Amino acid sequence: MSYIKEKFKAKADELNTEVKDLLKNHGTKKIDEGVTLAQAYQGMRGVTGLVTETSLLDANEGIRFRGYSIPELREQLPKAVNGAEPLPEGLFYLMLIGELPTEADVQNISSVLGRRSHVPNHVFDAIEALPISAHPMTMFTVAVMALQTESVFAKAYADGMNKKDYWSYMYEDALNLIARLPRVAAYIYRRKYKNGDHIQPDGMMDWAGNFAHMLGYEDEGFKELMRLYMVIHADHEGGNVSAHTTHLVGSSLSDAYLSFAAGMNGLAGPLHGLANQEVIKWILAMREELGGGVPTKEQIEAYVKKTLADGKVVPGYGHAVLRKTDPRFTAQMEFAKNHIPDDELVKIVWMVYETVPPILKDLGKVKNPWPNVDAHSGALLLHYGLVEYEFYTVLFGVSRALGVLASLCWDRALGLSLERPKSVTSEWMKLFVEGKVEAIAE
Ligand code: HAX
Repeated sequence: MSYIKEKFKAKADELNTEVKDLLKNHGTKKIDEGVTLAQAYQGMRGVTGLVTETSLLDANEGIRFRGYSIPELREQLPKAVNGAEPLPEGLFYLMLIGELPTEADVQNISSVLGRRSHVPNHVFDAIEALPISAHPMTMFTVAVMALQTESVFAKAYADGMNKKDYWSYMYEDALNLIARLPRVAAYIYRRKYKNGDHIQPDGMMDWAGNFAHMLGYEDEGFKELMRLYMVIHADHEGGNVSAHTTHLVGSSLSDAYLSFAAGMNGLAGPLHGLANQEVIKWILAMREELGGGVPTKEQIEAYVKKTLADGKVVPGYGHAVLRKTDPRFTAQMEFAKNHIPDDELVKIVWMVYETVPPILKDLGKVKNPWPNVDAHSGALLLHYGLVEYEFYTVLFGVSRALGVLASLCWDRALGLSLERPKSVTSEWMKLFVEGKVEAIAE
């Protein structure tokens, strides 16, 4: 280790001990009117400081999009011809407008997205410039950045746009970006995993159906899965890393491309969206280690305990806000029961669901031992042949665009401010608990 790195380690060890002490003895002290010392160190859990119109999360009940739960959306949103799952275009309309769409509204969005889906060649060139070994999420964010040349918001700002018009250009960017993302994502998939054998879009299909088609999956079951997948991953109120980052970056009047790319870099973290690839990687490794087939409950238990003993988290379990089984997990479980009840990997996912929560509960520190959205998705995708699990977070990202971009339209329509919370140092915290500095704004 270099001497500077060693010095940093010594300083970090020292401050870590002091911070643990601060948290233990003064965690509940309010450093300002609404925030405790512990909340400032521990990811601002429970601090309400954002407004997001598109959805609201209840710790026990799960997500509601403009008041509608996932089961209600599956019933009430328009569907594809002969389809049973909601069309994501309808959810986008609901998040944007706040009312359930008619069939005509959904068709309108579908055809607008189809017309705007052209992706300029330099975007594909930017993807091609990366080594084939690059992670698909790296290719995805690079592609979104390359698309930024198309921002009408950035052009209008450079030309001197009036504040009153921000929302209008943001709206255009949001629709253009949502229209282009499936093409970009499918290009990445076919480049990395299918020898660059690309598939042209089908302008007659719905947004998610066409995405499945461009990925190379024509099975109706897979198309239905994509529609459901794109709906349930779209939004989870405003504080999660991808939504919050998109909003934060947008608050400096960065355009939709810059803001969304930033959010996607957050989604690419293993405690957030990358958990979907981690879950299936973990399950496949467990199955392999145990010699294949469906393991017993006891074997799963032992594997979970080994994961924890190795200092790792059990991917797909736990949540910063939720305190019950995620309804997005339940929706996928229902889909599997209807479409692929005998799938071996799905059965393992369900056994893991029976096994993990009691073990996490016994640890005594995990606030939510229940599965989140990522605990189920991989097994469904794998069933239909999408086995390249490093790509799963890109699918999540395409869906997440619907929520965070609808939110950006609202941010600009409401003229929400530049985000700039106050921060303090640990030195300030020490002075504060010694009574040498005052709590902020008291
Ligand atoms: N396995 C093992 N330990 C876990 C755990 C899990 N699944 N979930 C929480 N814990 C641990 C935490 O690591 C923490 O331990 P330390 O005190 O030693 O640091 C402790 O329990 C308390 O954590 P918490 O308050 O219950 O949870 P947080 O709000 O801090 O974190 C996380 C929430 C989602 C990050 C966490 O539950 C986790 O790491 N889960 C596994 C990764 C995962 O599935 N992420 C996806 C979440 C959903 C999502 O965003 N999808 O995109």
